Amino acid sequence: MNRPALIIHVPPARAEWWRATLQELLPELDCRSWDAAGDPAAIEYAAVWRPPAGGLRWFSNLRAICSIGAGVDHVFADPQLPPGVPILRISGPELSQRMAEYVALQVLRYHRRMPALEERQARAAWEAVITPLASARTVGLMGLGSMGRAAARALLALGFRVCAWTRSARTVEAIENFHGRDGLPVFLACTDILVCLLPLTAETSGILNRENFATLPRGAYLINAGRGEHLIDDDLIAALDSGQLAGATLDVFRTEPLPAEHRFWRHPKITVTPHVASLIDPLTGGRLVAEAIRAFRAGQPTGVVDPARGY
Ligand code: NDP
Ligand code: OXD
Repeated sequence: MNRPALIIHVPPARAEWWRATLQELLPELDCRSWDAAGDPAAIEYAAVWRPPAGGLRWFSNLRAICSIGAGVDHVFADPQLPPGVPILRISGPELSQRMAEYVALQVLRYHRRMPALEERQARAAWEAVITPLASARTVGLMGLGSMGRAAARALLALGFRVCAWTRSARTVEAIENFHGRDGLPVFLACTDILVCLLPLTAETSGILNRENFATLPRGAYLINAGRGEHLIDDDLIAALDSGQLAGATLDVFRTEPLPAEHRFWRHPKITVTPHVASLIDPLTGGRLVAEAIRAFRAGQPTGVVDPARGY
């Protein structure tokens, strides 16, 4: 009997590696790369990163689409997504621990004023910088999902005050929670270092904007590891140039790779990292995708996305 087929869409340079790896992990399926899909009717599963618009609708027997990543905005970006097909996403400590490390690193860097110390080193200037204790600094997390919760634990362990902003009301020990549009201004007003760990949805697109920057205390910092589309690029530059924001670390961008001529690369108050906040090694990624598909096939799906919420 023919095995059900799994189609894989990843950047071309990695296509054969993903196909061979998933084939080894999922011998019960016939794993095919996007360019060699064969009979579309045989395809029951898809594992994708940024699938081309309209591409998935050709597979009329598709039973589940698994995002190769925690975010699913790249799947929902397809306006012709086949309706009613469950979308799965991968998550787990392999991803969230990395995000916690990244957020702790970037928060500590601003908290301990590393950019100022680096500037002094460039001048060979022995000039001390005295910083407050972490307990005097509030980190505001936008999003308290698998990524936000892991980041919060790391920050609390370092002694920071942590508050969070979510869609629905949440009660998490030691974290002051705000939610919904009404909760946003209060949340921002008490945040010294703002960390965006939101999914990209119609509601969160463009949320890192002029109005919200203006609600932060003057001299606040921004760390965006959500998605590039959360940020209005011009508003960030204006907020940095006026001193409303003291610095920004960006891991995600509207265009990736970030074009070499983009002004973010060279802005003195911006730190760019190439979408590495929670980048997993491909083998772990393959294992998480295989586990998600196998759990779905066993009737115990994990990481099922709510299409109405978009995350
Ligand atoms: P989850 O789905 O687990 O959590 C999402 C959080 O965002 C929830 O707390 C949710 O609120 C909140 N949220 C969603 N919509 C809104 C809204 N309209 N207003 C306020 N809060 C909202 O996601 P993850 O934590 O796993 O991942 C979050 C995002 O991080 C991903 O979608 C991806 O974009 C990004 N990411 C980036 C990576 C990187 O390397 N840079 C790696 C992995 C993820 P509620 O609790 O009420 O549901
Ligand atoms: C993800 C990401 O969504 O890497 O996993 O951004």
